[in-house]
Amino acid sequence: MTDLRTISAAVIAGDLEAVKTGVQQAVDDGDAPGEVLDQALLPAMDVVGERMKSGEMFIPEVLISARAMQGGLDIILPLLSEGETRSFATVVIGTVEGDLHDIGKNLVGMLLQGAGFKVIDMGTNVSAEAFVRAVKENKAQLLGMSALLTTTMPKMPETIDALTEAGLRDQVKIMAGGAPVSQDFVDKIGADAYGASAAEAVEKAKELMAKLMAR
Ligand code: B1M
Repeated sequence: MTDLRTISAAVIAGDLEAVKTGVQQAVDDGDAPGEVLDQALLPAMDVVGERMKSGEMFIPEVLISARAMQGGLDIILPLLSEGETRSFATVVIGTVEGDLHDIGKNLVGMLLQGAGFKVIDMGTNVSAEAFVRAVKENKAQLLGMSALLTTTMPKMPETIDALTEAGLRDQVKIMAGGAPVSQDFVDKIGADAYGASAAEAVEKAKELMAKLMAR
């Protein structure tokens, strides 16, 4: 069995090759992909965040860790997606305007895809207008917005307002997430669901779609 702590340490050190080798080894040894994600990759990024906050790590180092994390995710995520082919609904997902963080959003998108949703990933720095256009063009039943900065959270209610103005609010359920987002915030802005984690996002997305279909 691979020691998952060595993978975490490699993410924190920004050692892409060691992360890829460690993750592949863990999978080959029979570790469940979800465990590698939850016990090695995700906790490592928490450490990176704490070190960034305390000034122990600077942006270039954080970026290198993020790249190493992505290398691990590239191996893990397709494995998490295996076995599901049903298409529930179309979801447009993106990180809001002004925000370039995409690791969590990518994770949510991949898990939704794995759960059978058709995922239209708009990337990062997505304006309210671009979200509205994508929802309309793809006839999406679900919109997922991610924000990692307190300064970009207000783009979420702006997008909801833009959907309302475009006459689309009744046709689409809205889910929001990202580290600074909370259930309280989601209730205040009138979104339909909050996902605290990627796994919870999938559960909530399924619940929302079940409600939509029951109408
Ligand atoms: Co940034 N950054 N960053 N950063 N960065 C944070 C978010 C921060 C908390 C670090 C800190 O100070 N401790 C802080 C924000 C403070 C605040 O707003 N209160 C911060 C800052 C300040 C900044 C800059 C402003 C720094 C600067 O330039 N001075 C700058 C802003 C750039 C911009 O966006 N305009 C910046 C830049 C960067 C990098 C580019 C270097 C890099 C991003 C690389 C990338 O994403 N490609 C980066 C990183 C990596 C982080 C930390 C360390 C890690 C974020 C991450 O990927 N976490 C972060 C500290 C932290 O969060 N611990 C930090 C792992 C990811 C899996 O978690 O995204 O929360 P998360 O997603 C989770 C859940 O939240 C949920 O599911 C995911 C999996 O469970 N989820 C959803 C996410 N989206 C969802 C959507 C849903 C449902 C659930 O529904 C649709």
